[in-house]
This record gives sequence, C-alpha cells and structure tokens, in this order.
Amino acid sequence: MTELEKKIKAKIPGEDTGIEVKHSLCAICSPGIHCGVDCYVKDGKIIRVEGTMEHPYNHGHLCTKGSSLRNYVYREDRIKTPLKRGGERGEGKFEPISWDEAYQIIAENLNKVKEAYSANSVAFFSGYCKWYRPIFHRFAHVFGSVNFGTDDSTCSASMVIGYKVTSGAVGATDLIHANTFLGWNFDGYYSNHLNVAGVQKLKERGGKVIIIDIRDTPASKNLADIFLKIRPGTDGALALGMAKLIIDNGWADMDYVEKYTFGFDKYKELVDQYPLDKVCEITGLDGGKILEATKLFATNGPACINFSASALVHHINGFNTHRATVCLSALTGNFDRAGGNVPGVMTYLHKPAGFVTREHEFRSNRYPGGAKRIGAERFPLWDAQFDEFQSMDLLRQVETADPYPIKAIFGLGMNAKMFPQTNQLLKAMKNNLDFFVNTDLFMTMTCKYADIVLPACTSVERGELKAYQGGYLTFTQPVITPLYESKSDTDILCELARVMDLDDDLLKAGYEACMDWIIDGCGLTVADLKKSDLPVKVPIAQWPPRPGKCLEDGFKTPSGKFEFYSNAIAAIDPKYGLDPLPSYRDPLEDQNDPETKAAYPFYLCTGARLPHAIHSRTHETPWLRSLRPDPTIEVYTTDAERLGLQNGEPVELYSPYGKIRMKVKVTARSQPGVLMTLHGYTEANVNELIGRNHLDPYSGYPGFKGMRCNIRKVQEA
Ligand SMILES: Nc1nc2c(c(=O)[nH]1)N[C@H]1C(S)=C(S)[C@@H](COP(=O)(O)OP(=O)(O)OC[C@H]3O[C@@H](n4cnc5c(=O)[nH]c(N)nc54)[C@H](O)[C@@H]3O)O[C@H]1N2
Ligand SMILES: Nc1nc2c(c(=O)[nH]1)N[C@H]1C(S)=C(S)[C@@H](COP(=O)(O)OP(=O)(O)OC[C@H]3O[C@@H](n4cnc5c(=O)[nH]c(N)nc54)[C@H](O)[C@@H]3O)O[C@H]1N2
Ligand SMILES: [Mo]
Repeated sequence: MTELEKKIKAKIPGEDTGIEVKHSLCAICSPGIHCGVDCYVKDGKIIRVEGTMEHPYNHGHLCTKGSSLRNYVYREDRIKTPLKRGGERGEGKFEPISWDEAYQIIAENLNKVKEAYSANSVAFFSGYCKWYRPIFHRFAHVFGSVNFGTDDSTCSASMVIGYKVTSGAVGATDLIHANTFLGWNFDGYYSNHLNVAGVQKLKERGGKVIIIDIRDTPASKNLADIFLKIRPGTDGALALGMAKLIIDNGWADMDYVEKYTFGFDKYKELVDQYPLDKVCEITGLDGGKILEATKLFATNGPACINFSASALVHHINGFNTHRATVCLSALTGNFDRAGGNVPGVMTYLHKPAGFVTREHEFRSNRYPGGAKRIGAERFPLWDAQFDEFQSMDLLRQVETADPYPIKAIFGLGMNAKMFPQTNQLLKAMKNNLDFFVNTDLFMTMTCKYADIVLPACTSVERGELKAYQGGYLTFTQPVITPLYESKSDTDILCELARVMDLDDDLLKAGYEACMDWIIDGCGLTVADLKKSDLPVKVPIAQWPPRPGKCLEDGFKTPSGKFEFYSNAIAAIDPKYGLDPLPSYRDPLEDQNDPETKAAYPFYLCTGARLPHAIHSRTHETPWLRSLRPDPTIEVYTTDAERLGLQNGEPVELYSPYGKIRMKVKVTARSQPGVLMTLHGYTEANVNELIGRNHLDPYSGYPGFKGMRCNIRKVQEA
C-alpha cells in the first residue's frame, strides 16, 4: 500500500471508497507561496483538499484561501469555452467558438496590427499569475514585440530594483543566525503565513523583534518587543533618522562602511538633515521609542530587515523609502553577513532556491529591440533596470499613440481593476484598440471588454514546474482533467505559436520542452521530476545561501560596492530629477495644496492584506467572500465617532478622481485620519479613487497606500 493509500484508509475506514489522494499545489496566492495540497478525488471530482504533510515547504499547513481551493476551482463563473464577442465591448455578450476558430481569429488580428503598425503595437500583459511567464514573455518577443509587461509594474519589482541599484542583489533575511529582526511593514500572519515560523523561532531562542506598521497586527501583538505604529508613508524619514542616530551614537560599523560602501559622506549629509525631533514630527512617533528601537537594531546584531513587495513601495516616495531601509543594513555591517540580509541567486519565477536556471536567457534571448518599451520615456530608471514595460504608462500610450500606437493587447489574467482609474483604462481600450484577447479562469469585468476570451485552467488541472527554497524543484501532475474546455495557459501559447508558425522551434515543441531547456544543467530533467509527486532536491543546489560573496567578490553595482549614493541613478538624465541618495519626500506631495487638503482630509491606504482575500480573484469565491460579505472601509474609532458613523453603515468614499460605496467597519487597530480598505472589488473598486498620475517617478508605482480621500454618509442604495 502506498503512503497515500494508507492515509485514505486511516482517514476513511472501510473498503473501496473509490477515493484517490493526489498531490498538487494551490496557486491562488503569491508564486513563492504555493503550498502543496492533497486533493481527494472521487469520480474525477475533487471532494476534499488538505495541506500536504510531506511537502518541504508548507508541511501540511494551509491558509484560509488554500482551504477554499475546491470552492475556487468549481466556481460557477468559470469560463467554459473560447468565446467571441457578440455585443459592444464591455456588454458581456459572447458566443462560444471552437479552439481552432479562436486561434485563427487571434492569429489574424495580431498579424493585422503587426502589418498595419508594427509588432510593438501589440502589448502582451500578464496579471498576477507567474507560472506561465517565461513562455509568454518569449512568445511576445518571438512575435516581434518589445512590449511584455506584468503586474510587476505594481508588485515586488520596485523592491528588486531598489536592491539592485544599491547592492546589486536582493538581500534575504537570515533569521536563523539573527539576534534581532526588524520587521518593517511585516505581517506574515496575513500576507505569508509560512514566514512567521522563522521569526517565532528567533524569539524562542531569545532574539528580539521590532515591528513597524501603521496598524496593530498579529505580528505587532505576538512578535514585537518594540512596536512603532508609524504615520503611513513616512518610513523614509524614520530610516534616515535612524541612520543619523546610528552614526551619532557610534553604532555604525565604520570598518564595513569604509571597506565595502560607496557614497557615505553624501549619505551622512542627507541623514544629518533628520534629527530626532524632526523625525518625530513627520512620523508621529515617540522619540524615546525610536531611540530604543534603533539601539536594539544597531547593537543587538546580527540583525536583519524585512523587505516588502508592496507596503512601502506603494507610496509615491516608496522606492527611496525602501532604499533608505536597505542602507541601514550596510551602515550596521549586516549586509551579506550571517544573521543579516544575505543575497542569494534567483532560481525561477521570483523564487531563490540556491541554484540558477536559464529562465532569464530563455525569455530575453529573443528580445527584438529596436524600439522603446511602453513607459521607457517616463520611467527611465525602471526601463534601464527591469526587462518589462512599465504598465502604469499603458493607458497614456493607448490614448495618445505617443511615441507609437498600441493597437492590440494580448492578456493572460489581465485585470483592469489592478490599474488606477480603471474606468479610464477600460474606456481607452474600448475605443482605441483594434483587438483585445484575454485569458482567465473566470468571466471578469475585464474579460467583458475582450474580443476573444479564452478559458484557462487552474493549478490542479495542469502540470507545472516550480522551484522551492531549500533547493527543490517539482513538476506537478494534473489531479483532474481540465474542466469544460479549459486549457493550461502554456498549452494555449504553445499551440498558438504553432498556428501562427512563429519562428521558434522551442515554443512550438511545447511547455515541457521549454522547461527542460530552462533547467538544463541542474542535473534533473522534467521526466526525472515527474517520477515524484513531491518536490525533489536538486543536486547542484546550495542552500541556505552562503553569506560573504559580495564582500569577497564585489557588489554587482557600478562601483562594485554597496552604494549609499547610486551611480545607476546618477546616470539617469538629470531632467527627471531622480536623487542618487535615498532622500525623503512627503507621500502626498502632489496633493498638498490647501483646497485638496481641506476637501480630502483622510489618508487612504488600500490593499493592506487580510487573510481571506487576494486581489480580485477571491472576492467572488463564495466561501472566502462569506468571511467578509461586504466591501468595507475601516474607520478609526475617534473618526467614526466624530462623523457619527456606525458599523455596517453605507458610506461613499471619494477622492478627486472617483467615488465608490462601501460599508463602515469601525476599528481601533489603525490610527486617526487613516482609512483602510481592500482593493479588487468589482462593485467597489477602490482604484477608481487613485489618480493615474499619482506615481513614484523612480519605479512608476502608484501610491496605492497613500492617497487623499474623504468619506460621507449615504442612504442605502
Ligand atoms: N489599490 C491597490 N491595488 C493593487 C494593490 C494594492 O495593494 N492596492 N496591489 C498590487 C499588487 S502588489 C499586485 S501583485 C496586483 C495584482 O493584480 P491582479 O493581476 O489584478 O491580481 P488578481 O486579481 O489576483 O489576478 C488577475 C486575474 O488572473 C486570473 N487568474 C487566476 N489564475 C489564473 C491562471 O492560471 N491563468 C490565467 N490566465 N488567469 C488566472 C484571476 O481570475 C484574475 O482575474 O494588484 C496591484 N493592485
Ligand atoms: N492574504 C493575502 N496575502 C497576500 C496577498 C493578498 O492579497 N492577500 N498578496 C500577495 C502579494 S501580491 C504581495 S505583493 C504581498 C504583499 O505583502 P506585504 O507587503 O506583507 O503585505 P501588506 O499587508 O500590504 O503590508 C504589510 C504591512 O504593512 C503595513 N503598511 C501599510 N502601509 C504602511 C506604511 O506606510 N508604513 C508601514 N511601516 N507599514 C505599512 C500594513 O498595515 C501591513 O500590515 O502579499 C502577498 N500575500
Ligand atoms: Mo503583489
């Protein structure tokens, strides 16, 4: 009897249940957090889902979302067949067509745009899913377009670029060897539950934890020795103020600074402008507590700092805020040292696993070049440092055709609600595009604007390659056949490559052949991986990452050192006004004129994670939606009292750009003057309130977590 058969027997006694337990993974969440799941399958249907005990990543744990996987897979709004638009764009009238017909229409329309304008006039855009990206990215380039973009335009890339220009590589927290963890905007309980264990272990062996957040969280409650509840968007000023305290008190590691860093004198001049009283005034924090936290961090080393893919960098000052926090690591001699922030190699799909693959080469070795990508002119630092277009400039270019028209969009999981002022994007797409094809699991608002909609299948219906920290690779097997006529995104792309006769034998050979190419040199093939239904240890993997490599070999920056003063930023045309130093500016700098301030006195923070929701994809998943049935706006107790707002009361939330309706949730967890809500609701899309030009000039990221707004009572609709 196999282990799984034993498990069924143990759980479901009796003979011949007809149930098989099969391993797969849950891909509802972030790419690096794909937990192993046991799917109990009977008569071709999943009847139960549990976390896989033997999985080296989640060890049986599953979050709220993973526990709802079955409900997600069997949602009623799954797209069942390829669809062709019948009515107007946006109306949602479609007729089913065959896959062959869909491919023919797509091929014809993409080629038409290519002939009439250029291949670059077709933009390829992926939403949150990562798993198919190398195939999609290469597809775009082989078709001839430089324009491949993704949700990275708003997620993680700003952090990655911030690290790249400062230290050449992302520095992961070495919690195992740390004595102090600075959890800057860290709340793993909500956004990445498997991250919490490492911090808990550090505490169990006597380590100290500092949490900096704008709201009380499970992390501030369960983990923090010191909790700094900071005014949102002011973290940059705090980081500079902490640096000044570290230098002034003699806590800096000056040997490290002299040997390994660049631009210290200029950095010191900058931080000298942030004395403690000024920092208190900006951040709303108590000076004694800042001093206490700074001393702990700087003197109880080794210490590591959390980085965030979103919270800090979702402010228009966010890129430099992130850099300012990274600088604290080098200032205290913690960067690339055991227990500090240790750079590792990126293995595959945003996941460091201790070995390299040929992912980057696979997607970039067919880059056609010859034209500027979308956003290149407006966000030159992004363009120089990241190999995708900055999609926050897509709307402008679709509207203006400057510097050249965008006439078609090929979307995989494209969700317009991800973009500030969604309605303007949809309107521009409706009026200015010749062709829009989107692929999704569900019939979304964005799909309704498409000319062709293709049904994708979920992670349990497909096979996919995934790397896991610890040095693992896996290639999953489908546990059920794809529902209806749905297909995996990569099969769709590879089949289309054949129909279009693209000049690429690799894509035409299919997903598995491409993955074999990517993992060539790792010592395992897809066929080897498929022999196991669990992640397999890769022979060449070196895990955990070894500290000291940058210190020995030099940093991958222009100076070869850790750069307080970034030469890569200094190389950008001065007309953009980008500061090579991590200087601070007000997160509402573009909204501080007296009229706007008076009309929109609240600070709106959108999308701070809650455990039951992830972007737009779970709001319409019934089990998850039932946990918070209404789109809610969290209002601080004293503000609610002052405005006479009760729990559950309908309100209108409005900014200079738009308005939406939500229900009030009175909370004592946030702070006065701050309103917090989730993004991604169709009926209450908060991104209508975020200005399309309220963007960080370094990264292009929107100020999702820092926007002026106001709130008023309304009668129930
Ligand atoms: N206001 C505000 N806006 C934000 C944020 C915020 O905090 N506040 N966060 C930003 C961040 S960090 C991110 S990462 C983005 C995420 O932004 P989005 O890309 O909008 O994320 P989702 O809505 O989860 O997913 C997009 C679509 O992918 C579909 N999908 C799911 N699985 C598959 C699949 O296997 N194949 C295909 N083809 N489609 C699939 C989903 O059904 C969904 O319609 O949002 C950003 N937008
Ligand atoms: N449940 C759930 N998990 C998710 C996601 C999801 O949508 N839902 N999304 C995934 C994705 S795409 C991403 S990018 C990651 C993001 O992962 P995180 O960055 O961890 O997520 P957040 O909850 O947005 O931010 C962390 C904390 O920062 C706080 N914060 C907000 N603004 C500020 C600020 O100005 N200063 C400080 N110091 N703190 C602030 C929030 O209150 C929150 O507690 O999460 C991933 N995990
Ligand atoms: Mo994200």
